[in-house]
Amino acid sequence: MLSSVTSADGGAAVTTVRDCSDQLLRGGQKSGVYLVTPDLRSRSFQVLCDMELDAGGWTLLQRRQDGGVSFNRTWDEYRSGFGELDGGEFWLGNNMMHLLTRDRDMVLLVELEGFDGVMEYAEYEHFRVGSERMRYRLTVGAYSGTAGDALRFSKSYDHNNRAFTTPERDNDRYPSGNCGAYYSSGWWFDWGATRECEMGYTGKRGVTYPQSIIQPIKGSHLKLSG
Ligand SMILES: [Ca+2]
Repeated sequence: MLSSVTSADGGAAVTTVRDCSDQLLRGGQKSGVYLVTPDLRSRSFQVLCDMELDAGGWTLLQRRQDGGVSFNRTWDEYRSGFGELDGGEFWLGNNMMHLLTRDRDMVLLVELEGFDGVMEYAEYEHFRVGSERMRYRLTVGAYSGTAGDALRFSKSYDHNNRAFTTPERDNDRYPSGNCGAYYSSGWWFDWGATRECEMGYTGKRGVTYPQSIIQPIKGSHLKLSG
């Protein structure tokens, strides 16, 4: 026979806040910095939550808006994250991205903003970042959106399944050099049919997104939702 279950504190069971969507469910309806624990065996860390877009619950992975923060960083810096979560530019950190995406089916949203205020977006199903042992390998599924698919543009231009590269750690498929050093940035670099380093959203000129009709791009966000 079924009976109602009451937890030890007499109320609803206390659940761990794994990401911003959990924070939203717990009543955190204001955008801002929150502490999350996606993996109980790892330390909690701070993330910026967007609680306004599409009913909220988005966890920010990256923000670029004015070039105020250099993305010319080492492997260790990309691993742990850098920049300013609260108001500035930042990279949340590859370890954090791994923990956030390891056990849950996630959607990646890329938002691009032009200098004239025009916004475009690209959305990918089944976004996942592998562990450091896997060199933070990127997985992305089906694309939808208005910005064009710059992550899986063609067979010779495909960031899916690529390892992460930084200016001093070459994991790209470009045999004659390091795309991270060339673009002064970390990314899941591939290499294209033109034998140049194909890239996504970061680089020494700020934000680049080859498929976008917005050129140049003023800023970008990477956001995650369950
Ligand atoms: Ca290379």
